[in-house]
Amino acid sequence: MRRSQLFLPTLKENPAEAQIVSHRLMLRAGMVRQSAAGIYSWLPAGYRVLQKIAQIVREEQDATGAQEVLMPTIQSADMWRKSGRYDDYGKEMLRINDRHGRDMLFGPTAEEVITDIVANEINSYRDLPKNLYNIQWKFRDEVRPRFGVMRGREFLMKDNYSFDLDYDSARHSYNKMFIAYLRTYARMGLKAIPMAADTGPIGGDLSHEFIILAETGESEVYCDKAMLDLDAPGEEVDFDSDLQPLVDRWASIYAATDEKHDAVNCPVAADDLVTARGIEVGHIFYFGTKYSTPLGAVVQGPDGNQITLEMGSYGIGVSRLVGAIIEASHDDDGIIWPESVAPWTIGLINLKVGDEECDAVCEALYGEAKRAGVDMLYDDRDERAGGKFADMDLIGLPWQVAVGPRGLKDGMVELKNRADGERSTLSIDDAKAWIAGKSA
Ligand code: P5A
Repeated sequence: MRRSQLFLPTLKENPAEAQIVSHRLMLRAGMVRQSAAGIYSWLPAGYRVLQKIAQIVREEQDATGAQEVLMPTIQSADMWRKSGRYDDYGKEMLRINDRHGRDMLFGPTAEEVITDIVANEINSYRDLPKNLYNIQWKFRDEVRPRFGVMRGREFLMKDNYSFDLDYDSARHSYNKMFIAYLRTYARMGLKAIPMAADTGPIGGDLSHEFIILAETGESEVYCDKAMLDLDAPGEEVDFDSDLQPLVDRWASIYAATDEKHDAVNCPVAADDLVTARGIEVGHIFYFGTKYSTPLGAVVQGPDGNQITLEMGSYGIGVSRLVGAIIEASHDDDGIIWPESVAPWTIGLINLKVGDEECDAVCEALYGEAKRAGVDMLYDDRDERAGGKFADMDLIGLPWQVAVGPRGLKDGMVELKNRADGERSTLSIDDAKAWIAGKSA
C-alpha cells in the first residue's frame, strides 16, 4: 500500500478524550474513530489489525475441531424469555421493536440462538459432540463505556458453544478451549494468565478468565509468580488426548479480584504472590444444562433414552485485544506491533521523493514485497524525513526500511527493528532477499 493513497488520518497531538495509552495511540495512529459513545468505526489500519487477530483466533479454533458459523446480530426476545434471561439481563441489553411491534434485541451473546439451532437440528447422540463458533459484533449497553475499544458498547467477540453428551466429554471440550486460548494469545505475543472466575450472567459453576497483565487493567489480580514463567503449550498438542494434566498445571494457583482476595486462605506463599492489574481478554464457562433444558436441546441416546446436552461457552474479546496488545506493547514514540498482528509487516520510507535513484530503489523494493506477498506500507509522500520516521514509529510497524541518497551512494539501505531500535545496513540485493524472506 502506498502511503500517499492510504486513508490513515494520524494525529500529532494527544486527543483529550483518551485516558489510557492504547486509546490514545489508536486515535493518533488513525486506526479508529468514535461514532457514538462506545461505538467505533474501524479505519484501514485498525481494521487490518482486527482482521489479523480474528484470523489467528479462527485458526486456533479450527485446530480444535470447532466449526465456524455466523449468527445474526439481531435476535428475537422469544428465546431469551424461554431461558429466563430476558428480564435478568437488565439495562445492558439493547431492546428493539420491529415494525410489527415484536420484541427484538441486539445480541450481547448467543447462548440462546445457538442452543435453539442445535435443539432443532440435532436429534441423535451420533451427531455429538459439536463445537460451533462465530466471530460477530455484540452490543452491551455498558453504563460507562470507556478506554476506547477496550470497553465498548459494540464490540467484536469470538464466541463458541460446545454440546456434549455427558460431563466428562463436556469437561474435555472445556479443556480444549482452555489450551487453545493459551496458544491463541501466545501467537499475538501475549502472555495470558488463566484465572478461576465468577460466572455472572452467563451462569454455571466452572469458569476461567484469561487475563493479560497491564498497568491500566480494570481488575486487580493476584497470582503465583511461577505462572509468569510458564510457556504456552507448543505445536504438539493433541486435542484428543487427556488435556486435564496440562490444564491443571496452567490453571491459576490462586487468583481473584481485589474484593475477593482472601489473604488468610491464599495457598500461595506471600513471597511468591505477585499483585498486578489485568485486562480480561477471554472468558470460558461450563454451565451444564442451564440453556439446553429450557430450550429443549435433547437427543436420543444409544438406548433410546433422552439426553439433555451438556454445554459450555467460550468468549474472546477480539476488538478488545487490539487495545490490549497496544497496552502490552508500546513505547513513548508509539505502538510496537508483534509481527503476527501488524497492519503491515514492513514500512518503507523514501527519504527523498523525487530523487531518481531513491524512487527507483523504493519501487524495486516495493515491487519485491508485492511479488513475495509481504505486507508493506510504502511512504512515498514528499515530506520531511523526520516526520516520516516519527509517523512510522507511531503506527508501529515491526520493521522499517529507509532509503536515502546518503546510503545509496554506497549502494546501501537502512533496516530498523521497531521493538529494540536496532539498525543495520543492507545492500539493495540483500534487502530484496530479506523482504522476500518475510513472506509467510
Ligand atoms: C462466552 C462466549 C460471554 O459472553 N458467552 C459467549 C460468554 N462471556 S463474556 O465474558 O461476557 O465476554 C467474553 C469476552 O468479550 C470481551 N468483552 C468486551 N470487549 C469489549 N467491550 C466490552 N464491553 C466487552 N464485554 C466483554 C471480553 O474480552 C470478555 O472476556
